[in-house]
Amino acid sequence: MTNSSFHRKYGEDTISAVPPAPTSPSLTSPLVSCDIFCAVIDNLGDAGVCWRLARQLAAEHGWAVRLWIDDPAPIALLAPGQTVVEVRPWIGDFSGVDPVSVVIEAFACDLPPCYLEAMKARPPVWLNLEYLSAEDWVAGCHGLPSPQPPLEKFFFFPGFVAGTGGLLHERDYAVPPAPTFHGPLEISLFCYANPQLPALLATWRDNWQPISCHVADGLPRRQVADWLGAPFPAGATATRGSLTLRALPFLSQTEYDGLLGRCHLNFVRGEDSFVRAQWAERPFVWQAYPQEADAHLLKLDAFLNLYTEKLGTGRTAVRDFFHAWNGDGPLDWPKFAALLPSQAKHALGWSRQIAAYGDLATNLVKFSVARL
Ligand code: TRH
Repeated sequence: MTNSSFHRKYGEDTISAVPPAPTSPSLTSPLVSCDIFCAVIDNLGDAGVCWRLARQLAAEHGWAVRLWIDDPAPIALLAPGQTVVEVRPWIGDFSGVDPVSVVIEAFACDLPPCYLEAMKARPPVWLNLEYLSAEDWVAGCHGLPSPQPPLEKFFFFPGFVAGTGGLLHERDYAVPPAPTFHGPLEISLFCYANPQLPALLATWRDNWQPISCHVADGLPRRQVADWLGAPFPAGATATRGSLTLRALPFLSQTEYDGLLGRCHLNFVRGEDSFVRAQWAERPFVWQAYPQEADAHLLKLDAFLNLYTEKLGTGRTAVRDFFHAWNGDGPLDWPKFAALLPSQAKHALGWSRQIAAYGDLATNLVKFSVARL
């Protein structure tokens, strides 16, 4: 999304000048009450991102968080039995629901009209949490106010660079020890429908080195079953030549994070698993959320420009493989696989680089407390 489309998208919001730099807030903020609104569009990322943020605000910053979500089912899958956050079904007209001091509207989901009206009596800090993008206009738009008299909404953009809101990253997240390179190449597979997958599986079947592929529940598992021409239920294992495929059930978010750390290479998608693969400090391949007219390739290139900048000789091969995995060009697995050791080294430096700007939850707390 270019700057102009940013304004097109928010055209109804007039964007005024950059707000004055906030005074340095204290992080030991008084107990802050926060409502996060999440509308599940499709897949798991809306719920996945909102859940991670809600949990961090509650567990690390002591905020009282209510997560209002129109489809609570994914939360029970992502975080079975959790009690840290009050998850409330987003139903009804919200009359009688008192607004709180910080309201987070995830991915421009539009707040319930009755709730928005009630906000006017005691204007909260109102943030619009945006989708993650590496595009260069994001830093210039992060934190901008959008007056909605008598209220004011602020755009909060996650990002990989200074001047953005940073990335979700738990304080207690510990990078797992790198897996040894003895035995099979361990690969996790989490993707959208991908026409390149059958050819990749065939290449892995004929690979010189054994490959153990952990196939995520849902679309990945269904595509592998089609390739096998046989049922592939959770828990099943199937071997074809050098390739052993292992069908996973849906894992909790924490278990999924653990899987990424146990593998030598992770195929991830969308937003949250994409970020988690970077914290896992392993080589990864990202399938961007498919968009009309290949707009996702813009986001892909914006990320690759940042990510491959210090990758040295392997830069072109890695870019080409990411593009091919996103439907743009032929997959060259041998060339990409030969670069895994140098990508593994690069992944360490990259995670430190993107951690340098603070984590998203802490940056959001600072931004909000300075405006409470
Ligand atoms: O599921 P996604 O494709 O979600 C997408 C993206 O977020 C996209 O940006 C957004 O526009 C669209 O939703 C509406 O991919 P993502 O973002 O990786 O979210 C998946 C979540 O599911 C993530 O938190 C990891 C989690 N997960 C598990 O907890 N267990 C599992 O077994 C798997 C496979 C994923």
